Amino acid sequence: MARHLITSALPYINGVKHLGNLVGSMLPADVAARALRAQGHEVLAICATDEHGTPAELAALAEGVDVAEYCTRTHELQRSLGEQFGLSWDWFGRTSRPQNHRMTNHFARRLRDEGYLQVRATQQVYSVADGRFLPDRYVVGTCPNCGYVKARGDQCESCGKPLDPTDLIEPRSAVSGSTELEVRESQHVFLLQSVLSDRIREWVDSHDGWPQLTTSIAHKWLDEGLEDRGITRDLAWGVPVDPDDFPEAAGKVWYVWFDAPIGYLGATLEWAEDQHGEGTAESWATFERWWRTDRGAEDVTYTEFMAKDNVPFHTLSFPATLLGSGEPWKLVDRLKSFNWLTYYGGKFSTSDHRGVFMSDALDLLPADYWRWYLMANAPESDDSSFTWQLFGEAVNKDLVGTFGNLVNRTATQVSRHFGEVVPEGGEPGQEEADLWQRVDERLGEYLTHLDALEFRKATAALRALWAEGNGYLEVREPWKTVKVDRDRTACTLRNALDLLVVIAVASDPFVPASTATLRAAFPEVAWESLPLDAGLTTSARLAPGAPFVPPGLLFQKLDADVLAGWEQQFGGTP
Ligand code: B3M
Ligand code: ZN
Repeated sequence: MARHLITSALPYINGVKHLGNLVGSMLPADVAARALRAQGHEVLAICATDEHGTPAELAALAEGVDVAEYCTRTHELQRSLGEQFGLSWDWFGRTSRPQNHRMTNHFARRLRDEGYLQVRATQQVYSVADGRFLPDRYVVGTCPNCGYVKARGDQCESCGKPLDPTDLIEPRSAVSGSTELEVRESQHVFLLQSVLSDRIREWVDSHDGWPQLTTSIAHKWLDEGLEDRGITRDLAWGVPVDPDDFPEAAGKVWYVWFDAPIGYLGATLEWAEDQHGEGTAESWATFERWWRTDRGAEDVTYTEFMAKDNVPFHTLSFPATLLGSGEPWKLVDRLKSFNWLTYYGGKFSTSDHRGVFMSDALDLLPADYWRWYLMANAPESDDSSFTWQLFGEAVNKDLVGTFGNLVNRTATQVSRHFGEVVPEGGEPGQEEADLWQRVDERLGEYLTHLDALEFRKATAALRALWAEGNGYLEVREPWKTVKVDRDRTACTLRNALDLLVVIAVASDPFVPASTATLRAAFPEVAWESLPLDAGLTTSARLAPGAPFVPPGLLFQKLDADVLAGWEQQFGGTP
């Protein structure tokens, strides 16, 4: 049994996340966590809401509510929606909680003591109209690198270049739109990334198994030369700088991208303290068992999931924080990054209400429909575009026509001819030998792709596994043989049911609600004794006469006019 730490990029607190956010980090992280648990490994799956910085404050401002109150309400909304989507975190925390404050200030002190922090006078954008400094996304303007006119003060989301607000051309306040901006001096703490650059490059290059997308982004910024980055801000909302540690930065907060990745550790500490009590030695030891390679985490495999724009922070500044601390913290082993899911080629947009958001999706259909479509079309090697037609095809062909059809035909034949039991009689022949050989092959392919975090290939192998069942029924035709050879038919349907047990275990990472329904059809199966491994096809053998309770239809077919209606409703074809 191995130990796996899984983290998903932390969704910003502002509002309900859309399907692109879901498939870009949280959903694949959940699929991987479920698969690893099903294989019998010890898994800790961590996520949280990323509650500081501009997204939180601008969203609260827009609603005219206090930012802390806004975050508490929206955290609960996101937690609930994630639960309804079957996101099986061991903990879904908050970067605004005391545990993240504690860890953020711990790393700040360590970086200072190791000589990687420096206080510098900086030029900050100050808005006279708003009476406040405007760091990061509080300023918008034209990107000096690519000319994108809606570039944010911290990063251009068009070309991805990390920016400082003073870099922007024709800047304006994102708070009020005012262009009455000044540049004023302010003392800030800098992380000396330039000094850590060689160590970071050595660490990046020590991972030869990373996806090309991840490595190429890391090298792009390393080759451009790592700049020292200001990691404090003149803001009220954030992790406060401890004035005893950094008197020159008293009254400021840590930069959201400094505290957010530390939030993976903060949320783990939340989880540990939820188990063993706040501030107890046992909680701290439980936390360190996952994050300190000198105190139990040396055997942990740590996998991170994120969209491509988050890769720079996770391959450069976050490792700089952990490496620069001088303490043996666990760094990521596997970094799975994704391209964008677009909506008809364009961006999902909350303000323009274009696209499908998590709440919308659940209003239309159960989570599994979306989980399957998103993972089978995951933007792994390139951007992929959501369209209602593609969604309809994935549902009607794969879920209804293959998985659901196999379950329904098998259940109907069994209950009609043998009642609610696993049929007895008949001996397996060549067709059964052929079936199980093909099933072993499909299962092997599936496990290989899952282990490699190749989700599109894994869903294709799983779909092929489902299809093997339909192919077997077409060859054995139990609806015909039952008229002439009851034993032969019993054997056919018993094998088909055995295959449904294999499918119920194998499909859980992608469609967990449906596999739970399918598992309930076999009340006497000891599911915990069926790990998702190559031995599944021999261990998943039902006892003749065991109860079988037909599970009903797992999925409903989506009609063309329904899909057309949704395309209209959600701002489809541009
Ligand atoms: N909150 C997600 C984003 O950039 C950002 C990830 C933080 S992971 C520590 O949309
Ligand atoms: Zn740009």
